[in-house]
Amino acid sequence: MSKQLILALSKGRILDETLPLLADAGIAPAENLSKSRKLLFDTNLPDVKLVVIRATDVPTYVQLGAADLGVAGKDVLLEHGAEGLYEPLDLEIAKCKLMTAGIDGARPARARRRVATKFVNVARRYYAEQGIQAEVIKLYGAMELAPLMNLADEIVDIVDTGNTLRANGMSPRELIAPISTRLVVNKAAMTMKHSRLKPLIARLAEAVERRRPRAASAAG
Ligand code: PRT
Ligand code: MG
Repeated sequence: MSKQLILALSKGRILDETLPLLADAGIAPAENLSKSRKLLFDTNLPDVKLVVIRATDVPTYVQLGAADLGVAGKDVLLEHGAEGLYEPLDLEIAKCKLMTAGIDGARPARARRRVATKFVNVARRYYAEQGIQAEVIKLYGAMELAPLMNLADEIVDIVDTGNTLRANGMSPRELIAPISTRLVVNKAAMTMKHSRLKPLIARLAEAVERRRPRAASAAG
């Protein structure tokens, strides 16, 4: 195994919240990530490199050891599965909820509910646990459109403010899981590179802790 630690970051909205957290933990890319077309970056720490990849690819890179650790949404981790991964830290960023949703007031018409989602594994597991017969249809985007077009009775999607659902005449139904961004570590690396991973994880944990709003003091 290489001496370096490779940290895989999720592109997109998670990256926007990850970089300030890394900065708080004293980890800074050697150049501006958003101004570069590169994918692999040095940092201020001589033994840490960053890769910036699709959020859905992060668990794969870490599981197979191409990256030692990674930053990924819990939704992506639930969908991918946890094999070969440790999840030592909740980074408490990019919080949202995985929910079922449907057209306001509409009752599922079919005996076997049709569900459109990009989270097919999560959805299959959820409906099975609920004892609900469901036909899960894989979509890659714009899940809100599926019930409006009568492609599905219900969707499983990420909800934050609920504005996207409301704008399409839909509302959230059941909570499947609260979501936030997690640090994941390759299981073999956790053993083989423990002495270098441990202080890095500790730095991140301290940065998360420092950001937490202090609990209101008992004295009021
Ligand atoms: O966009 P693309 O499909 O290419 O990639 P992506 O959607 O996987 O990446 P990106 O950058 O959108 O980031 C997704 C990750 O951010 C998710 O895996 C979550 O862990 C996290 N996250 C946090 C969110 C949201 N909040 C969020 N609001 N991901 C998506 N949304 C979307 C949601 O899909 C829906 O369309 O925002 C809309 C809902 O927001 P409200 O506020 O209207 O309810
Ligand atoms: Mg998106």
